[in-house]
Amino acid sequence: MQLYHHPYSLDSQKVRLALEEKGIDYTSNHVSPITGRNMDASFFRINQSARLPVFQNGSHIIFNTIEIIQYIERIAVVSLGGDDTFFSSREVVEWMHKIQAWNPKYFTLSHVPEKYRISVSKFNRQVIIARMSESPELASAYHCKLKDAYETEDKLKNPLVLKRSKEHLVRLLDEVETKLKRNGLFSRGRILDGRCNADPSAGSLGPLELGR
Ligand SMILES: N[C@@H](CCC(=O)N[C@@H](CS)C(=O)NCC(=O)O)C(=O)O
Repeated sequence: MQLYHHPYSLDSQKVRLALEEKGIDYTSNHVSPITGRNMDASFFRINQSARLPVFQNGSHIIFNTIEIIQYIERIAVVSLGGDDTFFSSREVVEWMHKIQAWNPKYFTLSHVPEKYRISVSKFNRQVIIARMSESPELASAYHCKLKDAYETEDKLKNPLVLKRSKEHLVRLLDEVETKLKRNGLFSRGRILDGRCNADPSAGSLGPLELGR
């Protein structure tokens, strides 16, 4: 089983957590969007969105993060002989969709210092143009990615897009906090989980400075 991912990609992190939790062995392939490796023709040919993560089991390839996680659960049941408790409950799946509905792109990019963001974005556009001329049969898909890159730049200049993204995140975190409090898993700004308690700041929402 192959996972194509990058450490900075939130969706890649979600899948890696599921793989670790279920104890599934996989081959890790780093594909860095920062250096434009997601635009290499060999990768782009199978994944024309160029997005990460991508999960491959033989000829079966999955691009959607939630579908990958649910597939990993099925593998765990088959290979480890688990029962129904190995599958996420309906409520957990609903939360996965709720979290997935927030697109981290604009919030994340707006927190990257502008000079770095602009030079990486320019470099990525140059990579797309170079790959397009190397593989003309993929030109229309590369053209979509180029259009996407210009649209992202435009949206980042729009304060309303950033405001909406931040508000969506704040609503989501508030909902998570309410839920965890109701379940007695959240206290004084900390998530009461073994791993988070080892590093109290890991469970704190403070450093994000998401003040309203
Ligand atoms: N197909 C994925 C989307 C994954 C996604 O948006 N990945 C981001 C990183 S977390 C990405 O690769 N962005 C690069 C791009 O948009 O070109 C899903 O629906 O779960």
